[in-house]
Amino acid sequence: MIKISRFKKFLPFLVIISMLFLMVCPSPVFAEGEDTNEEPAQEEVITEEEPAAEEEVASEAPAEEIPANEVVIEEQTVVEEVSEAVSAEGEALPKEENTEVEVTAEEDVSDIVEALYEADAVLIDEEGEPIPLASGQAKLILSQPLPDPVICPPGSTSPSDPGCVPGYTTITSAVTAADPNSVIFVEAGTYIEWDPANRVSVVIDKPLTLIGADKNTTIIQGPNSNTDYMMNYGTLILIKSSDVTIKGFTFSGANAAEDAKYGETYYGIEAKPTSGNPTLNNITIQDNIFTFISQKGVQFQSVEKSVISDNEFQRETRQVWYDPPGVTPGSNISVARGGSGPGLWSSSNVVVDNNTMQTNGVGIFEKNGNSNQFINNTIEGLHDSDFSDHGIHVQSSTNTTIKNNTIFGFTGGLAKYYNHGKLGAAIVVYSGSSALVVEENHLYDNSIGVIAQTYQNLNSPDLTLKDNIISGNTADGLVNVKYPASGSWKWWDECGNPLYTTTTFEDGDPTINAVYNYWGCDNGPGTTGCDTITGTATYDPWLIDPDCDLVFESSDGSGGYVDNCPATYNPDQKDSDGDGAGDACDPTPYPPTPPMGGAGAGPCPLIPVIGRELVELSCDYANTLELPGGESIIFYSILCGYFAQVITETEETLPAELPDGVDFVAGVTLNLFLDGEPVEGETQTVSFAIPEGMEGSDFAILAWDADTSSWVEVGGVTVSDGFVTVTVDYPGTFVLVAR
Ligand SMILES: [Ca+2]
Ligand SMILES: [Ca+2]
Ligand SMILES: [Ca+2]
Repeated sequence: MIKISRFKKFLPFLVIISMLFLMVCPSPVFAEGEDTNEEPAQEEVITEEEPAAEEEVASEAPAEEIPANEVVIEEQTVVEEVSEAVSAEGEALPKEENTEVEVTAEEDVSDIVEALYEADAVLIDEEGEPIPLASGQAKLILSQPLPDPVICPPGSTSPSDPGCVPGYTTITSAVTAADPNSVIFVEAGTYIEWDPANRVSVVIDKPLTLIGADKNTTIIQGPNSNTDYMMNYGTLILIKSSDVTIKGFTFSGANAAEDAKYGETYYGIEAKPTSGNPTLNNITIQDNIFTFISQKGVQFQSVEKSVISDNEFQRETRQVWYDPPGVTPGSNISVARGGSGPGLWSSSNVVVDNNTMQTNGVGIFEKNGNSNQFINNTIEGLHDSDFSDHGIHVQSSTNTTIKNNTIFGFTGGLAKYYNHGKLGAAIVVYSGSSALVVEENHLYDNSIGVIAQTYQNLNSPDLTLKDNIISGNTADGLVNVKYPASGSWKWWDECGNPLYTTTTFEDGDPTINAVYNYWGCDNGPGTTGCDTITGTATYDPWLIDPDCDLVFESSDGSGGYVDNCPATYNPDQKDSDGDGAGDACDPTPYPPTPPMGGAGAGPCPLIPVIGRELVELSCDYANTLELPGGESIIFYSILCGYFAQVITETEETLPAELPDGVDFVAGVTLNLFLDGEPVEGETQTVSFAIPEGMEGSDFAILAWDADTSSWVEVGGVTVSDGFVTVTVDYPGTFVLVAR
């Protein structure tokens, strides 16, 4: 028992330690059958390292620094030993032993060393040279803190938070020991905790949060398939409680390195209630990777109010045992497998958000669901393969929202190997479903975009399609059909021709509401370049896009769809003056001359200036320059390439004394430059804020005429809204005076 536990403990530890060692000495890796009689090396150097520094190095060392094949060798070598040992023993360690962290390093190491000797294994460095097990170097490696799960109090955000307890050898032992609502931080490593009797790795039966250190290197892995043929009916994490969060792991249903004959684990995460707990809720599955999973990355049964978000469901190509019709029975062939995303059974109010799936099966599966939302997901099929099914499957469910997903590459559709034919579709909705909304999705490069199917005496699915882009789907964009009278599920003949086009439709079938979708061309479904519709559907008006900027208009001019430049490619729809005509086609794209009224009323953007600095004027907008005292210069045209300088004047800084009979109130000087040269002749408005207490005074604005060296009163001054304003077509010095 002890040997096994230390071995298990050692397992995740090796990967980390090898990373650590890269920083201080050649990386150790495992190899079998080598002699270990060399002398200790580098003992002094290594043992001088401070523990704190070592830990820091270990946690920061990126996995990429270890050549992938070396990591694989370590894992595989040890995994096989552990799997056999666990299968033979088949029980978890007593809790006390797992939590006992005061065991001395020497005792710990001697157990491990003994186990390694028995396993005929040896540590080697990255040069392939053995590290003697009896050496100080080996002891140091083997006595490092173990990368094990750490149990922390509820609400903890780090494994180093106060109250955290390290030292658990496995995730299972940590889950067993943890109080409800604890947070378990799991350090990087590969955790193989397969219980062959129950075909599960980890069971969570209380509210808990599990957080992996790094989703790429914190791996919960199924057994070596050759050691347990029934693994493909198993689950890596089984959730039997509400209020569970799982973040930051890779769920690998099999060892990625082995040439597996039997496939992968069935589910990555499975949540299902127990008899005394008929529904589960508040389960969050976030930011994980699922790979080598044969059925569903995440399987929910009777789960409510939960979230599956930001996960990657990966497909892989590998050797599997396979015997479909048409293939020699019992063939061991190379196929793409896995990648199926969430499966929801009798679940409600589950949000599946922002996941990516590359699948050879079904991306998202829903049956007997209520008010589930599938949003912002990217789901890719296998393209030209026989094995793609469909992106989203909805069956006997109500109030499903399918929104803003991108679904492509489901072009199975060849019946060759299947009695029932094969279907490649982005979205499949079966009869018995109601109140489905499918909107703002992009469905392309599939056999069928959306297929609604009716059979037996059930009603057609009741769904609304709106604002979708459905284009480039080879058979149909939308299909609404009844099953053939034979009841066959076969929709394709063996040449891949659709059979459903000859189906007799049932009178009174609900018509699918499919107005305001884009079908790939401007002339509507069925015309050249557009996807087709088979069966009953209302699709007029549709959306059009003559300028191909993917900003749409309604084909009948209604419906609130407006490309603000319908004939000009302008995907950004920029409209500087907000008049509804985009800049790309607006003859006067910038704001019109505002009513006189001084600062704040001018065109934007308003540029605050402190005075004297050179300000480059915008090439996109007219500008207003405003001084701290409220004086401003408003330009009404775009002065691209111009620089402006505004200077606050006082009575003392004026070029000459003011005429008799007027009192100085405020003054500014405007200089304009183009290519470094002063320019004149541009139109601008000079605006002065009226100082407090001077409202109602008799104001005038004087301009300095350099030619005659005299002050000239400027005509056309307006006084309004607290500003005195005048428009001129020359720069220079302007003074607000009161008479
Ligand atoms: Ca357009
Ligand atoms: Ca446009
Ligand atoms: Ca405009």
